[in-house]
Amino acid sequence: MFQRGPLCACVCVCVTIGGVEVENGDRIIGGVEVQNYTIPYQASLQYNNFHFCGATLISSLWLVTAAHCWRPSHLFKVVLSEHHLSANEGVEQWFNVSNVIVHYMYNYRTFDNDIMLVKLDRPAVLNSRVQPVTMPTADTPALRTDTTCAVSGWGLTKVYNDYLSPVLRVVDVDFIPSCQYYYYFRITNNMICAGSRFGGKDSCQGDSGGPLICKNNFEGIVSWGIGCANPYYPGVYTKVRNYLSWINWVVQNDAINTN
Ligand code: 4AZ
Repeated sequence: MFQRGPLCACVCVCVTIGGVEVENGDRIIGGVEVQNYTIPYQASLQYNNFHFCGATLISSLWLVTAAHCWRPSHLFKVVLSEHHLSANEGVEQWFNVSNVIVHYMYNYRTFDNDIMLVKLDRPAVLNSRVQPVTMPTADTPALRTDTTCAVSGWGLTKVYNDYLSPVLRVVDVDFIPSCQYYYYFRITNNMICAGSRFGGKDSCQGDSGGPLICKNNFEGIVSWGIGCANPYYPGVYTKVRNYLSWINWVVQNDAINTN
């Protein structure tokens, strides 16, 4: 979701007056190009060779992405070991999708439970460039205010353009516990926020569905926000920890075929 309502326009003007730059040259908003294949769980979901969402590999057969990235399974492919979207680098693994399972409580109006599982048509070949992510466990300590996380993707590199990044990029963002303060009633218990106190660092359109990694664990799925890289509106992520048992259940009972 990419909201650019009147509210955003107003805040953007204020930020410019305050001298805070939220657009950052030709980088992912505030980030850098990933050294090739060093985020081995990052996937690109592609429709007609066009990247539309990120995803995260959780096993050799399954990925997690955002429910708002949904398309019928026969209409998209999964690419692993991807770096440069338009170049054939010889190491990519391409897959058709055998199953997509949107969370049964996903609410497309509020973006609550914005999570979806994607099953590959065959197991991925795991190697140094393709590895499942580390999931948090019930024992993983709660995220703290000062935790720095990393979010990656091929999403927009500037706030007001419509071009995807040709290469995978990553940016560090801080976990922000007091998110209701920014978004008031719109943040549910299934969402977490991350961003920069000064703005200028964020995920954006096209990064949706991709991973937010904190202390080496998969903690968030790029979900929504008002604009991008605005200090007053941090990025909102699906709280992966809330779905550990749902994910396990689906992976073990994968008889339901939604689309
Ligand atoms: C989007 O439209 C989107 N700044 C993704 C992330 C954020 C905003 C919008 C967070 O997919």
